[in-house]
Amino acid sequence: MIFRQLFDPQSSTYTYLLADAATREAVMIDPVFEQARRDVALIEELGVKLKWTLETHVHADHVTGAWLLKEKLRSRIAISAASEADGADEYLKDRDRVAFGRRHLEARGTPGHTNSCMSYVLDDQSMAFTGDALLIRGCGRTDFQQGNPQTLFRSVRGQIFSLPDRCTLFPGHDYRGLTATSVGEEKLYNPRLAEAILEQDFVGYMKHLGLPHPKQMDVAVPANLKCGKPQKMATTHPLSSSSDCDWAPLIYTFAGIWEIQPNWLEEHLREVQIVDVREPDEFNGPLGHVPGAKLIPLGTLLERAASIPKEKPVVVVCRSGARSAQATLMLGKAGFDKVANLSGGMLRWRAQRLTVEGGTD
Ligand SMILES: N[C@@H](CCC(=O)N[C@@H](CS)C(=O)NCC(=O)O)C(=O)O
Ligand SMILES: [Fe+2]
Repeated sequence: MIFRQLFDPQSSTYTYLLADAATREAVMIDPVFEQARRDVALIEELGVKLKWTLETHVHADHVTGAWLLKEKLRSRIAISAASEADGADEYLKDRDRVAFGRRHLEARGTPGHTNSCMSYVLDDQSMAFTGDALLIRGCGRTDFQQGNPQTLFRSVRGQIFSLPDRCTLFPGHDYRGLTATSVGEEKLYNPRLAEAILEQDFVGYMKHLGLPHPKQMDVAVPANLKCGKPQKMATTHPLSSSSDCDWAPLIYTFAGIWEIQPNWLEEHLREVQIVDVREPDEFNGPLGHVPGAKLIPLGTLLERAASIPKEKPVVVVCRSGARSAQATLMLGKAGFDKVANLSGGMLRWRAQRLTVEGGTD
């Protein structure tokens, strides 16, 4: 099994990627709209095929990335039938299975935070994804979106605490940065839902939480009822090719860098400015440099950035692509919108036998 826990700092949401290592088929639980570019980069770098996105509920605090991922990767969208959301491919009911390769997740209805809440249990019951039904030493609020404390109490006791104590639980959010818990420890230590606590105690607790409504609620709920499909076809959603990144077939990496491939660069040398951030002896050394490259060693880049015009796209080059990756981030911060790293640096450029200036054969 391949497993990744991803975090959206704006809404404190966890997104989970699970893949069958043998077949490379994957599912993603609760993707976040603004993180779609990051998620696509990870999926591509791991070489997995996204079959499904699963929602744990109709979120009130962030918009799902399900529709964006479906557009980009042709994944299918699954959500609880109780959600009444438009645009899903599968409407799940309690105990339905979602397969990826030779593995599957079992859906368990866990309403109470909302009426569409579902938890997802891995086939061997070693892991479960509880959305906002059960949080680490806490639980989702029950004061909006059909929330109901009695219902939530019965969901957690019946559908989650009935799993083996060793089952690791992964929540939909954590506001303190905690990442996982287990059935056994929540049964003992959850201050609202531990086994010693009665339903009426829980209901009393939940009626007096006194939390302000999520800031994004008015935007998030209608958008999530359409599985995250933007209302008007916005030109600047996270996977659209906005003008800043459509000047070349750029690839966004999970490391957060825009990269360009050597073959494309050789064919379009005149359309970009090439900045080589190595030291002078490397620039003039055996590897040579890309024709027309301007030498600005990394240590002097910030003070000399003003000498680089901002209108023409910049491709940054070094020996292996590492220093130049750092340089793309520095130039980005200095206000350059069109900047990319030459993937693999001069080493790959030479390995692909592309044209060099200077250097030895
Ligand atoms: N301040 C956050 C509030 C988020 C919030 O209310 N989260 C819900 C889950 S969607 C919850 O149940 N929170 C429980 C808690 O904060 O204890 C925001 O504006 O987004
Ligand atoms: Fe929620």
